Amino acid sequence: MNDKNKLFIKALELAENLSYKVSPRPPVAAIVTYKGEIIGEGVTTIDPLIHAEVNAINAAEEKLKSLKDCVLYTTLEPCFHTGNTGPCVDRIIESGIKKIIIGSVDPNPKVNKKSINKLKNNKTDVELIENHDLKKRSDNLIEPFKMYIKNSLPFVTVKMAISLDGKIATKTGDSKWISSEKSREIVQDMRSKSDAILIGSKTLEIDKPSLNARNRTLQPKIKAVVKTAPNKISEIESLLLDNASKIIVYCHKKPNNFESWKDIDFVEVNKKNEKLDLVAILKDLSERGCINVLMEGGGKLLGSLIDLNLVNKVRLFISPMLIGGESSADSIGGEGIEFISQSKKLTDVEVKIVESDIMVTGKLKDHV
Ligand code: AOF
Ligand code: ZN
Repeated sequence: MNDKNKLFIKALELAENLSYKVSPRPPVAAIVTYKGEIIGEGVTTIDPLIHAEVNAINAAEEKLKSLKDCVLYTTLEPCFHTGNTGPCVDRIIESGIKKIIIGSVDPNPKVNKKSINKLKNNKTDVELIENHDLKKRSDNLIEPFKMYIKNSLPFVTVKMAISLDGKIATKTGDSKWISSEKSREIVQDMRSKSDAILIGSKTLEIDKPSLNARNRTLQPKIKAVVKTAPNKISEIESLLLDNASKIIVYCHKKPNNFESWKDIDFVEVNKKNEKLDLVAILKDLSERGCINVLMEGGGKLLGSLIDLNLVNKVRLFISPMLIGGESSADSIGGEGIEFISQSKKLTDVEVKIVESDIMVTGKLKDHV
């Protein structure tokens, strides 16, 4: 692997391993090199809000007076506009840097290639990373942001633990545990990295989950349940356990005594075809800055989301056990389809063995 790609991987790793959330912004990292050595690193910081390139340039300028012979590597095209900060493109020009290597073009229409063109017009050598795998890693980093900026919707990942015969519980509702301990640890990481966790009312009622990311410092910002008619606080009690997130109940009508349900937000949603409008729910989550939503069941809610093409990524933990029973819950409900030719086909499929489970991950639909 050439030096350029090695240095770009360094930037990718910085952005992939952020230990805090920057949503609804994309996670970005940048490095400045001089004669092949890194002299400045930066990631998007939140408090104070500073973009990655500016952090990297500031660090480099402390080491070297002039950056005119330096190269800037950044996982995302620098911003062109003044948002809460920026424009980074002007800071780069001001620094004197004459070469920049970029991972992904910013899908934000306020930026989208405008900075690349401005840099080129300023006689800066601009290169988009060519290596396919590195480009993919860079694009993956901004996937949720792309969904948000283009469709005002979050990127929805579904996680489910199923038996070989596609069941998510027995006929009595028992589901503890279908997947292995190691698989469940992976789920804790997924929760920790998500902005919001979303479940249906049946899953809440039967599993009584806390939806916390166990033993992780970073918690989801929001834990949300879709429940048409909430009635008693005891119905959502499990979500209150060691809670560090905002709890939202998406319902058709708030319960009469909702003010006494402490620390819980009720959001009334209109019905569409007898069900709560799921697009409205997802839009509400994106307006609250959640661009990464983890949906954890059950089969009914998942089926409706799939029918509406609202799922972007799927991760199934398939456990080598058979549950059976016509009345035991299936993994996916909803309307379904008539012909196999209409089936929703996964792309970018990855299959891994996790303890005794098979973990299948794939993307469902590229809306963006
Ligand atoms: C960059 N570097 O580190 C990030 C960028 O509200 P603001 O000022 O933070 O602007 C957010 C926009 O900037 C966001 O929508 C995206 O287009 C871009 N993100 N750009 O140059 C960064 N996070
Ligand atoms: Zn910027």
